[in-house]
Amino acid sequence: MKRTAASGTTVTATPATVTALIDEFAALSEPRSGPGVTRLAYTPLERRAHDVFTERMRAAGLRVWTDAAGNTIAERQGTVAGLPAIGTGSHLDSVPNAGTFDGVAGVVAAMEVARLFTENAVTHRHPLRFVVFAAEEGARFGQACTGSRIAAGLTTAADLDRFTDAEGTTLREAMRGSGIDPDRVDEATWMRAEWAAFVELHIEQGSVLDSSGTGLGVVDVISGSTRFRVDLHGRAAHSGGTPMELRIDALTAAAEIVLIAEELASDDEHDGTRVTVGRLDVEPNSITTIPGDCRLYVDVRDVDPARQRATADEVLARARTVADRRGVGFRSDMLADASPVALPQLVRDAMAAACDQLDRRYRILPSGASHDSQMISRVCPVGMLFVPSLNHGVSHSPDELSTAEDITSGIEVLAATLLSLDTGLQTG
Ligand code: HGY
Ligand code: MN
Ligand code: MN
Repeated sequence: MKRTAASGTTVTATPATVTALIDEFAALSEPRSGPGVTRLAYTPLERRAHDVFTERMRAAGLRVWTDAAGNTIAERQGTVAGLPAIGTGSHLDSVPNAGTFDGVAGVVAAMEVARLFTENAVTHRHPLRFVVFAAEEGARFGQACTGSRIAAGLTTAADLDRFTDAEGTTLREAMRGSGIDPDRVDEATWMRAEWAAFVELHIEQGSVLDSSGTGLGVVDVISGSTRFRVDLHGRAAHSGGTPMELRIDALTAAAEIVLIAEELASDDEHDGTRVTVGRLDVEPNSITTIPGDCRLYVDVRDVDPARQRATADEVLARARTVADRRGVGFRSDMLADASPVALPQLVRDAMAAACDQLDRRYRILPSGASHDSQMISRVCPVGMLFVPSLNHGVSHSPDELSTAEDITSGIEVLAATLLSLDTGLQTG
């Protein structure tokens, strides 16, 4: 442990410990689910990952509880009674066939800060809370950040039947199936008075840091996302007996819509907009039948809220035009909508001070991905600290790669940031 003039204590993390924890979480993947890690939202496997966190935090002497949303929180007491908490953490659920770092890096960072503070008897005025949010990924139910949305009061018990997965399981049923009581979910709302700030360490999931040789990123804005589903109803028919001019093919209509969306997001007015159709359901999905029905899942991301919604509206309008011209039935449903969030200077400054204190290079950058901190920004000031994603920034893929050394450096800056906020926040 090194003592520095700037804000007193710094701690030294070790890459080997980081790697061991990341590998321990990576082993918790659905059997026979293919490459990478599959640990979906509100599954027993996600709960087992939370159990690993709980066991380690209890071993470090922290009080640990799981709230009615399935978020797990460990608390380390501060020296001044009655102060609101400073938090850090991320998520442990994944998309299907994910890498091993998305969310896990931030949870491992929180665990290491808690362990190092305990081992080095580091004191802080505010209570520190180390958090694992449930169900951050929208892959299963369409809506991202469900655990942190519940904490922020953005999702309530009334919403739990609105979302279903590909098998028709509702969010409510999945919560119950993973041992969470959905009827109590509204008890999990975080009280603003209890929270002073929240900082999340996360992999960049982009290539800015790696391509610029910068080891750390301080996020200035988190992209928003508008997600919706489009249902196209044509006519299933024999692929051999039906002449081309007599077809009402739902899949060729979908294909035209996907390319229109790509073209729209790629023009000069949309620099910063990203539109993806990442999931396409085809019925009856048979080689000798013209597709009668198609369901597209569209994800529109942007750092500009007005452009984000306008782009979503434009994609929907053009999709309806394609459907009408092709005589295909059209229906759309909104799945989820989150605004971009500009992160407060207060927390960014604490991060920058921590980087300077430890003589670490960093750069300011936006986040293309959504994050739990985006939702928690409704409760208290938040910040995000990025570590580089290698392999051209690929994520949501088994090729996702970050180094234990970069994560270790991030942990040390995270620890210094929390202590800087602890001394700098005027909370009493
Ligand atoms: O989809 C996202 O942006 C995040 O990984 N949940
Ligand atoms: Mn994530
Ligand atoms: Mn993700």
